[in-house]
Amino acid sequence: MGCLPKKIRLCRKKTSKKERRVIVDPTPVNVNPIINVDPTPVNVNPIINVDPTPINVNPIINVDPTPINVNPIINVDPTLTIGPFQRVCNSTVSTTATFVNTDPITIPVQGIADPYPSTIAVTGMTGTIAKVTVTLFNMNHPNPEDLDILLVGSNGITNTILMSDAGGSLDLVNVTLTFDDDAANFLPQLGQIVSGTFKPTNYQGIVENLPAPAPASSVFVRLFNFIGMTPNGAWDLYVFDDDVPGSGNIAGGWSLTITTDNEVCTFTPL
Ligand SMILES: [Ca+2]
Ligand SMILES: [Ca+2]
Repeated sequence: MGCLPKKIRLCRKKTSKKERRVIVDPTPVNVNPIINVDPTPVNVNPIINVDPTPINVNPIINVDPTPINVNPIINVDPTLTIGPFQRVCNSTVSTTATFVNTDPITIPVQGIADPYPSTIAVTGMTGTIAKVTVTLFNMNHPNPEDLDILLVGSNGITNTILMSDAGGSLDLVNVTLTFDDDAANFLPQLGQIVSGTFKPTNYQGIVENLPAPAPASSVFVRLFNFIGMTPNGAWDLYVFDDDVPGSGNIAGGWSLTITTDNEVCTFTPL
């Protein structure tokens, strides 16, 4: 120190001046302030969570292996005329065929025959029925008036009586009968039946129904009943003896002759 009081003042002044000059704010000035750094690491290269499921950038398109016919083939029936046409049918062609069952039919003293019915299968015919005739071969019976005989068509319903209560009690021996609507005569009611061609004949006086499974008999005793039907299928012959005594047979079985009509048509495109 070493200053006089005067000097002290001076000294003080100097000191004061100096002090004023050097007064320093004791508050530290943090010229290098601490920057509080978040210790949590900042991921400057963040991990991107990638879905491990592969993404198919070129997805597979499921293609139906069934070939698609871009130029489809159309099956064309050359017999068909496509489009409007005029159908003209101005004639028919007839076809006739005969079908036979040669198995004998046995007739008891009274009751249904064996077999009952006897059957013929008609196959392969076209068109519709224009005419039917039936032949019974080698008939034997002492009392033909006992006989009731029914023919049933392939639909199992349409039918006609062929003969019923004809011929009295005059013995049939190896008689062959053909039934045809176009025949000249009926069978005799009481006279001797001989081989030949006759119209279907019923002298019962009422509708003659036979035991089941025969269908109910038509009131019309004629083969015309079958006209217009389709011939193919099973035709049945039911034979029944309606009274005692006398038994017999149809030894040679029977046949069915069918004529069908087939339209002949022309088709003209309009
Ligand atoms: Ca009868
Ligand atoms: Ca009899």
